[in-house]
Amino acid sequence: MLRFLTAGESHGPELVAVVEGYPAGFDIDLAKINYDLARRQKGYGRGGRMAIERDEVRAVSGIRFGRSMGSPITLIVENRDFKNWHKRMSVDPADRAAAEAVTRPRPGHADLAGVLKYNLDDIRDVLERASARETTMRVAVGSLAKQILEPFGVMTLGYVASIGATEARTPADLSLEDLNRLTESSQVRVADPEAERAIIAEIDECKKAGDTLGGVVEVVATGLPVGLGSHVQWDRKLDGRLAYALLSLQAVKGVELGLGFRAAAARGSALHDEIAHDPVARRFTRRSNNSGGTEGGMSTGEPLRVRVAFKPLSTLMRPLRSADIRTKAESVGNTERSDVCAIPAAAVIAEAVVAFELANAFVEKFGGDSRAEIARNYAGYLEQVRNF
Ligand code: EPS
Repeated sequence: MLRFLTAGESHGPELVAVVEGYPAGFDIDLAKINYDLARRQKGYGRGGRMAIERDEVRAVSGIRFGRSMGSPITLIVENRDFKNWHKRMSVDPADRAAAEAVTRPRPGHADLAGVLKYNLDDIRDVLERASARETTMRVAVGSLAKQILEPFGVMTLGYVASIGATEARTPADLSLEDLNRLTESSQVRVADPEAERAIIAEIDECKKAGDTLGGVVEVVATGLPVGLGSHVQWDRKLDGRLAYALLSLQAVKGVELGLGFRAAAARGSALHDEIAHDPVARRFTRRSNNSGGTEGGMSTGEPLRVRVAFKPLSTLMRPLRSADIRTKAESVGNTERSDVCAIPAAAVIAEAVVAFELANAFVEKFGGDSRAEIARNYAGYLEQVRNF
């Protein structure tokens, strides 16, 4: 089993992730992780923080001479902004007086529930950890997970389906490579130049109005074998695990697989993906993929399609009404530097989360302590399915 923990505050010195269960013998390219971290930093609508940071990973355990050793892998990313916060984020009690407490919770953020639950009198103690800055490590871990999947031909890609009221028309017949090329060169990670212009105009408008924008991202994974996950127990279902992991991301309010909520309105006869058999390839095929690539909690072998809905960011430059946690006086929520729209980054983050869950299911199915063992089990399983 692959698992990980993250630690670190948004304006603390460093962000950390410890990944456990990573098999031995995989080539680890830190440049690939840094590439994904840079993708997460991009996107029209980001705030001032991304101009300060240049997220780069440092590995301090589990990797030797560019190869995983099977031991826990620890990744660290430095927060460059810490130098501007070292007094306000100090571990030393002597620095307490230097920090002004945040006392006006932002509706939509973890602020109010967090201080009530943890009995804290400074909202900063909550917001520092609740911040989407934490997704830096989700991307680092997901990118590491991709390095298990890619040698076996499994590719993952996240891109933007809509921002605010503007839906991008993503051409349905594009290969993953072409979709990657198009969305990577877009300022808002869409494969539709007309939608890109409309989205940029809406972000500009929101910035002027002190408002924020949410959106929907889509993640596609290709090259999956049939049978990742399992129907036999609730917590082994691949779709359930994907939804859990994606809903744990900051600002996520909805996850759909395939047609998702639209499947509820369709007739069964129009929805389910009819089965055929290709005798040359010796495989069962589908005439459609409305399921989004999972049935009974298992991968079908068709492309996985997941959509994730992110609400607009809750830090508003024109803040909503709120009440002070100390005085109880009604006023407005706290404002601090933030983004107008982080949906292009959210696509990269959702991609990383999906990659981790798929890698976990892959390691579980082809179980192995080493790449060679996984490769043997994988080849044997593919043969079993072909000869079925
Ligand atoms: C983020 C870093 C944060 C925010 C954003 C995401 O940096 P700062 O708070 O210093 O501006 O830009 O976090 C939030 C939107 C949030 O609600 O916390 C990042 O690295 O992605």
